[in-house]
Amino acid sequence: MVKSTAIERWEVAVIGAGLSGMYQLLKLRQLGFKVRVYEAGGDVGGTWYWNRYPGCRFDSESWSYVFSFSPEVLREWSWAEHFSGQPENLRYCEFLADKFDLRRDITFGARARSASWDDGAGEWELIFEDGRRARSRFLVTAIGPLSAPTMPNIAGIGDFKGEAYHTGLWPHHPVSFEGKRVAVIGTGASGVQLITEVAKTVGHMTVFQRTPNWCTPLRNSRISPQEMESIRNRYDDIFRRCRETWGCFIHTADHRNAMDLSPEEREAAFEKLYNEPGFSFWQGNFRDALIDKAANDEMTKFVIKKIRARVKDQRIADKLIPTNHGYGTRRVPLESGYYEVYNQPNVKLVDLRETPIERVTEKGLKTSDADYEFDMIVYATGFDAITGAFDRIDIRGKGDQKLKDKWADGPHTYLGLNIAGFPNLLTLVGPHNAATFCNIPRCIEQNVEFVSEMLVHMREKGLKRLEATHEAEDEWTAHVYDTGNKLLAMQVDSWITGVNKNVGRQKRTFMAYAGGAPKYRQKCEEVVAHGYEGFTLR
Ligand code: N01
Repeated sequence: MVKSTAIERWEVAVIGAGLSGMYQLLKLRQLGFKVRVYEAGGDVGGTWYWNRYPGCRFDSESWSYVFSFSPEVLREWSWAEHFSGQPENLRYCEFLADKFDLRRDITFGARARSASWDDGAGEWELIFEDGRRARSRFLVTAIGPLSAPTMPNIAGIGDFKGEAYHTGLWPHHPVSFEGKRVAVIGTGASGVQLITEVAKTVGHMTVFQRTPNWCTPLRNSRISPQEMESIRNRYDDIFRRCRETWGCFIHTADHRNAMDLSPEEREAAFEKLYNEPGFSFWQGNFRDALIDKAANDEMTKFVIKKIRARVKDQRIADKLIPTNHGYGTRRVPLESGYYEVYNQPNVKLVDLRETPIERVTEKGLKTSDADYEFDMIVYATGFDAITGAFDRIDIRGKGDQKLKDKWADGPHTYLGLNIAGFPNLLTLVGPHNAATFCNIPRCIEQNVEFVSEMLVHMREKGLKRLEATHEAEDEWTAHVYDTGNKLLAMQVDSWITGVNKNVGRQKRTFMAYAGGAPKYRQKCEEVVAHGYEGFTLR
């Protein structure tokens, strides 16, 4: 239905009511701005609203993921598990929306189609899929780094007559796997979580794997009321520790170099970390483990032994062990019994490097060597990451320049928060921001507070327009590349390096700031201290 074309007017329009949009709304409302949030979904929650697939849960510790801005919320909200599942995570978002009465300033079911800068009026104009229009002086995108799901570019996708779901667009109705023949395509973090859960009830499952990933144990457990009380008393310490680490996770990197230790000492350290929960093994490992090839090789060899010990058939283990990248150089999926799934007689692993999928058929999938029949196909094929959600909105800045064109060879931004040529556009957790590698609510809080303070500063000084200078943008973009170059992860194809063959992006680029959240925060603080250095404010 096309909505009335009467234009809604706001000081600030925010796109997206996930965690970043929700906090941005609350903050700006408290500061007295006339603000409206537009959200494509039917309710708040973003990631936790859309990704309802079985097995979906945090891989950050729940109590380190929680927002820190409200002592009252911290007092009232209790986590039941150390790594909370999607239903509870969505309830947390709903709890925040209820508590702060956020929904009254959110329009749901509003998917932005275009956003154009009107230089004469000094305003953004938003047009939504349903024809609704809005104008605002400032536009804040809170659209998340992983919110544009992509289907595989396989012929015949529409031909399949059975049930078909994408993990990132999971239906709201219950889905049963009992007695069904289920295909899963994709073995990233979503696929690994889903496969492990579906294996518990499925009739028969066939996993189609193109690139294996290195997975290490999540080691989730329940939180008793007493333990929750103790966590509550330690929140200040938890947030302080998170502030000090590279990715704002609770795990502090070992200050030693792996290669300075004897093989026995290294092995003992790896074993200890492997037995700890969450990203301990990845984020708490030796400081050189993700930047020095020799150290990374040692870490990788350790995980290979673990996989081999857990998978009974060594020919299957061979297929599950990555050969084109070292441990931790792609986003690590955390698992709870993933490798053991392949010991089940009703689970088959198809290696697409040996037998690629040729097409989807009415009854299932055809690979180069077989025709498979299924009742259901699950696409765990990921997202057009980081820039994809921007590309899906026709964003035009000064002189009608398309953001998609400007970013054709990779993003160019200032602090991952603004783009030269796109005045008054603020991109929360955007490309080249530290938030991509971050325990995201920690970085969302920093981003939202930076943006809010900047808008207050402008209001107090009677300023109406902000824009990064081309020099500041070039300098920040070069810095993002320099820092990225040091990471082994930047030598590997993954969503982190912007490679997504489903949308035709083959070339690696630097999508995220790899210098770490503390350095990023320091840079932002310096920018403020120097009167918003790098921005032109008028
Ligand atoms: O997506 P992915 P994801 N034919 O891109 C395969 C976060 N997250 O949704 O690697 C066959 O990682 C693709 O194969 P390849 C987390 O940051 C967090 O799993 O391209 N296969 C890959 O195996 C994560 O990293 C949680 O060769 C195709 C898979 O699909 C990010 O979201 C949970 C294909 C996609 O993996 C993305 O994870 C889940 C094709 N045409 C996700 N196209 C938490 O725990 C793609 N694939 C918080």
